[in-house]
Amino acid sequence: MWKIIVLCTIVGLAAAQKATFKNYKVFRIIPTTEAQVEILREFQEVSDGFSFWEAPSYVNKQADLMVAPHKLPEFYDAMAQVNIPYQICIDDVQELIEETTSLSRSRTFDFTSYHTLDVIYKRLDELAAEHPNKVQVVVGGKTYEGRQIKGVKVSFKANNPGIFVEGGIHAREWISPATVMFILEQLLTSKDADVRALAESHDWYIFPSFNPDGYVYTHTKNRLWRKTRKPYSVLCYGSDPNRNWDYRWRTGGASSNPCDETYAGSAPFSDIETKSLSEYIKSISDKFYAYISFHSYSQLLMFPYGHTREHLENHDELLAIGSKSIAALKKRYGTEYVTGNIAETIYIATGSTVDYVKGVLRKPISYTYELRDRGRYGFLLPPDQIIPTGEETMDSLVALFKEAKARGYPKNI
Ligand code: 0X9
Ligand code: ZN
Repeated sequence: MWKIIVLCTIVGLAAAQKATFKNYKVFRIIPTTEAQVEILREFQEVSDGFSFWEAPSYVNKQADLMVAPHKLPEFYDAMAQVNIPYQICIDDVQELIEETTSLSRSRTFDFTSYHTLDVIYKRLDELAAEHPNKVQVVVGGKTYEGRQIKGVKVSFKANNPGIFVEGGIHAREWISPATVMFILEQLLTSKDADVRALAESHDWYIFPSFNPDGYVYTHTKNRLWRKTRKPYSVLCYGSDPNRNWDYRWRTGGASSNPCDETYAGSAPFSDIETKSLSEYIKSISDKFYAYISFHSYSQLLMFPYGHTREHLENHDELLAIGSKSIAALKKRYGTEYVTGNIAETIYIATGSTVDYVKGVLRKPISYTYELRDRGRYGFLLPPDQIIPTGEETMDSLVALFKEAKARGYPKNI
């Protein structure tokens, strides 16, 4: 009998444990032919031990692949067989996880470490208490595990045109909520004249975490979790909430397999997060003209659409605005971005928030940032890069909205 009890205790402990990535490696692979791109796509079909951090897309575009230690021999063999150039980016993922999260346990909010959902939410409450006439806490939606999707509305003057800011839809992209919080603080406290003008001439709807269950899970169980946490099959949890929105749903670059990282869900808005958020966003749709979503990583500034490489609606203007914005971003620390249509710049993907906001709600200014870096650290960006990332992103937003204004926005598309 005691043996069974001991065994059960051990099993129980194992269940409570965190995923570890000891000796997992991340490789950067650059396919030089269409055939090589196809071979890389084959790795996507193998769920055991291979996981793309950046999916393969086109010839000469990098793909970043994480490989588990037991799959390394197979990986090296395959690369040698097909002669694809690659290099190693991260030698031991677990070591880097430990380095970049060691400081993130503090209970008070700052920009020198990454914080838990509770600490971020507490900071939103504090900011509302500190600026009672300007900041109001709003609940934009709810999660499968019963959490609130909390944000703030910031307003310096009634009836300003609005800007919606979304962070953290992908759980592991920790620099996204951190940058959104940085922007929020700048809007409230910066003394820079350009930032003040931008802040005070708009109403802001700011949500640092669109995927709270996933974010909590990255802190407690698996640092590299991307999706939501709703069970879709016995073994596989979560849809990709940036594939679950009801605009050209699952028409490309999205999976119908619940075990995949880009699983689109069982139907448009099959996740309570996207469903409830879409209802909230619709309810304030006449109050904003611009929507900005923050992801990581790759250093890209993209605009709709994700389903086609065609240049639709105000493509040329968005490209011109994007170019000014990334030029301003580069000035402070030399960080280089690329701008362009989503499908051309990264890959075909459908069911994202920015496509929905443009395609269904017809908002003319809709951008996705892929923040730092280009792959040295990827999702595990060291916390000492939070402030510089925030600063350069703020610079780019100032330039973006200056150029939009010069071009007559807000206006309809
Ligand atoms: O695949 C995504 O959702 C984004 N890249 S990430 O590495 N952060 O996952 C790109 C989103 C691009 N936007 C659209 N597809 N609309
Ligand atoms: Zn993302």
